[in-house]
Amino acid sequence: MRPDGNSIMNQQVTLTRHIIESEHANASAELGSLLNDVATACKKISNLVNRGAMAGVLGAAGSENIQGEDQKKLDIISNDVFIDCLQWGGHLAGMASEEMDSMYPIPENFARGKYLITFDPLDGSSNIDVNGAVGTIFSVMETADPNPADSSFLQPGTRQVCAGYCLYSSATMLVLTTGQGVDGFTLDNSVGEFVLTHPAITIPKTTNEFSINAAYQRHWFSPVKRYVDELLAGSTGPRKADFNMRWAGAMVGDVHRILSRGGIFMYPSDEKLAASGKSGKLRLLYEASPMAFIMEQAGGLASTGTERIMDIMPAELHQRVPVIMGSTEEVERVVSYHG
Ligand code: AHM
Ligand code: MG
Repeated sequence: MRPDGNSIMNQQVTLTRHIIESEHANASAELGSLLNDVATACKKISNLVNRGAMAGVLGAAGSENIQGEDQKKLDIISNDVFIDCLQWGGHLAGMASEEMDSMYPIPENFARGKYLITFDPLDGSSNIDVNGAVGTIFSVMETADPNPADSSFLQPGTRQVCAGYCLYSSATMLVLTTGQGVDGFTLDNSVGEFVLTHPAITIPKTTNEFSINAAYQRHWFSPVKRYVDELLAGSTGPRKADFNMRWAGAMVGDVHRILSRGGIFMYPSDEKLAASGKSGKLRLLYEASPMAFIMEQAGGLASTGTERIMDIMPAELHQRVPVIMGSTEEVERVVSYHG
């Protein structure tokens, strides 16, 4: 062992060590411990996703969530994994997720803490049966109420103390922020630890990549249509450059790619969504808001087109919002087209 306490062999910084040592120490011991429980939940979900059919977890559950979406078996199992891993730690007062109609209070037999967590346990779950990328998204905020209700979760994104996502793809990666930048950790399956592999992630300011489901093109409102038309016009159009498009169908995968390579991710509102009374598809409290926190901490922007996502005061637990996030210059351009 060297005098600084580091061995010659082990240069890897684990998530636990990083939380304790780095500026994430801004994260209290309580938050650090909660993050470790989140990491455990993500490892368990990663294992289930990796084993897929062998674990008997693929396919539909035969039920719908409160938003009328078909649930996959793994949606429900992942939700249970999160509750199992987090409810007894003494750090939380309540939990809310995409898969639960209303909030889940911490049972009386467990200690309660000052934090609330919202999560999408398995985002992009329609990718599961085709072995595509999926993820988990989470957001942590505080509450003064030891007996929280749904209304306790209605806080703007600026009140988040931590947000992160776990991407289950060719590698499992946990990316998180506690408001001091963004760090990425890769799961080392040989030892079962998340290891710091992508410290201080920043998003490139400019790019030639965009991500939007073009199947909805005929429904888009004019600012989004104009923006995408200009990208598609390529080097002979107003942007005088060729652009590339990717759509994984899982927000975690698409946003992770944009965060890594730069670009713009959009799930805007459109005429069809508006006609059915929805202002977007993605949910504010456990999809848009945590991803917006990460994006801003990485030097990017996140907007609805007319409003900073982090500033939205939620009106309901499962509220939907339009999402436009990524490299600063691109998001600013789309926002300017919204006038
Ligand atoms: P989910 O949380 O039910 O999986 O839905 C959210 C997902 C996002 O991950 C993704 O960006 C979007 O839905 C894809 O929607 P679409 O199938 O309309 O392209
Ligand atoms: Mg989702």
